[in-house]
Amino acid sequence: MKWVWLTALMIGFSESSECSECSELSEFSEFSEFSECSEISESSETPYSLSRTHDSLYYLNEFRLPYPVYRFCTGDVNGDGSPDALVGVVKRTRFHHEMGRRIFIFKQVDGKVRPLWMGSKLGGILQDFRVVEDGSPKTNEPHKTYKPHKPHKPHKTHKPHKTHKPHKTYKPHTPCTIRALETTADDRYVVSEYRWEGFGLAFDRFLIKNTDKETAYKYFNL
Ligand SMILES: [Ca+2]
Repeated sequence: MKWVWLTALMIGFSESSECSECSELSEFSEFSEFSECSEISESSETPYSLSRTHDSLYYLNEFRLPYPVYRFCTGDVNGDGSPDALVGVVKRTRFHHEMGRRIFIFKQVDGKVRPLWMGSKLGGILQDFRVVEDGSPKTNEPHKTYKPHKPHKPHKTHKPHKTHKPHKTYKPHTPCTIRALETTADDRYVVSEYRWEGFGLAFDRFLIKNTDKETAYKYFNL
């Protein structure tokens, strides 16, 4: 599978007629296993709340989402210092006619919810995503070859302790990372991360690829 950089693909709400997709959710039996992962709730710390009218109609604040929703979380995706809302919806798109899980990202403009990015597709077949705040260890790539500890070298001449460096100052404009659990056409699992790049999400790195479901979830939940 060719992994490509992504650019923003705006999906017009003229496609809202797809709300009829609700009747086709039974096609998503393969998704049912994720239903327990759905965290659709109000956030008390952000200006966003998601309310459900029925299985295929939700509102992000006042913004109408005529789709099934499988995920809702918040984070500063574009690094502008303001929280954004990430809503996982199930729908077709103009260029991807199969029903599938997508990521919609919203921002606030003058107190109103406005689309920031309405993703059509990431690198693989999206199954789930989560927000990883920047600052999470980049070294969380497990299963590196184990290296035994080197024997301690004897201390050389005593050196006074260095003064502690002050804690790094908080960067309010550090964007979060989006970690995605994806599958490939041959039913292998991939865990990858995406970051905001200009006008959309761009592939950043693989945590693991060509793996089984159980292993993928371990990496996804790191
Ligand atoms: Ca933001």
